[in-house]
Amino acid sequence: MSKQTLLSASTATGNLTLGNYIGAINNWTKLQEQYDCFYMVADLHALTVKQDPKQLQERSLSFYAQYLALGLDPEKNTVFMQSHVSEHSELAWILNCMTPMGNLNRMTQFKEKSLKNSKNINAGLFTYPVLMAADILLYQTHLVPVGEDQKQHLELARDIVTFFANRYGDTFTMPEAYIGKVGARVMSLQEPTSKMSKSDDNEKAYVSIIDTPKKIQKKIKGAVTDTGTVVSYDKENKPGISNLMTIYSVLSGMSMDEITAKFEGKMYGHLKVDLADLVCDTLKPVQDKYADLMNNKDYLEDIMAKNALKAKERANKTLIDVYNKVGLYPGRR
Ligand code: ATP
Ligand code: LTN
Repeated sequence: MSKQTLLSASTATGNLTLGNYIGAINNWTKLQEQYDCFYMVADLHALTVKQDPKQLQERSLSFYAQYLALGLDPEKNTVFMQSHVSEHSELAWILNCMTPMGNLNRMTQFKEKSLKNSKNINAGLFTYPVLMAADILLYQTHLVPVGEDQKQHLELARDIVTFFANRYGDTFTMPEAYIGKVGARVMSLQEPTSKMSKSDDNEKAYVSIIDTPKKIQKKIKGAVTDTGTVVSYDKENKPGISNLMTIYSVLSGMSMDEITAKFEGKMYGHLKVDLADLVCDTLKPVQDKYADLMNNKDYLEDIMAKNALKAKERANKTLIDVYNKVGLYPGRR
């Protein structure tokens, strides 16, 4: 039996963080044997906030290299740049024309992001989830591993499958979200009641995958913790220490009870020191591989081009089917 299809992506904004790794990419690498996987750098999505063109280019390449360094295999699976497959923008237009404004108005991420970017609330930011639906539906995707914050966008993609089927008959596979049990929402190191965000203006709020060990140590030791000293998991009353314990648990494979036992009679500071070492040790091989890849841009661009072709081949089939169904005059393609 052929494998089911999986697709996921990260937007090319800010710096890939420990939150992205724990909430998403760690699950991507685990699932890559079982599924036919498509992993994408969402560079078109990045344009919904103002970008410096040169920086966006550099960041997109850096994200691509980080994906490979984190263990995504571009030979076994398809690892590509969203803008290299024009079908994404093309399907997004069609889907925009069948998505009610009311459904988009409910998206909490749009509300949050428009508060944050009050000077640049553009139409792209509003229709962002429709482009995301196009990303998913083009590949007839079964499973979409994401962090908790993307659940609502996934629901919209599912609604769009139904809207389209009601008008034109069954066309897209109904996608399911895959949300990990632990670490689906890693919190900010400075404000442990908000999500660790890779485009946070305060660099101290997150650990980037490519931060130097010195920076990592400093950021984790400077993490905001709660009153009290006992290392125990209590997300409501002790969000700071609970967040650090969550990171510890995912990276070490230890349960919360095991971590509590390990630090019994010790202070928050002990956990921070151990956690900082654990994060550095986990990221060291990734950073070494990343440095090698970034020194070999020709290789990266070659792999990127081959993977874009693989993605395009699949995406084009769906797009042609959609163009025919909605009544566009055959000719192109
Ligand atoms: P931004 O804050 O710039 O919007 P982001 O940090 O949310 O970005 P995305 O590119 O939107 O990053 O997300 C990529 C993937 O990482 C998504 O599946 C998202 O759910 C997951 N993710 C992002 N932040 C976290 C987090 N703090 N904890 C768990 N998962 C996360
Ligand atoms: N919007 C997502 C990134 C993203 C995505 C996707 C995730 C773009 N296209 C398709 C899963 C499937 C985010 O995490 N901000």
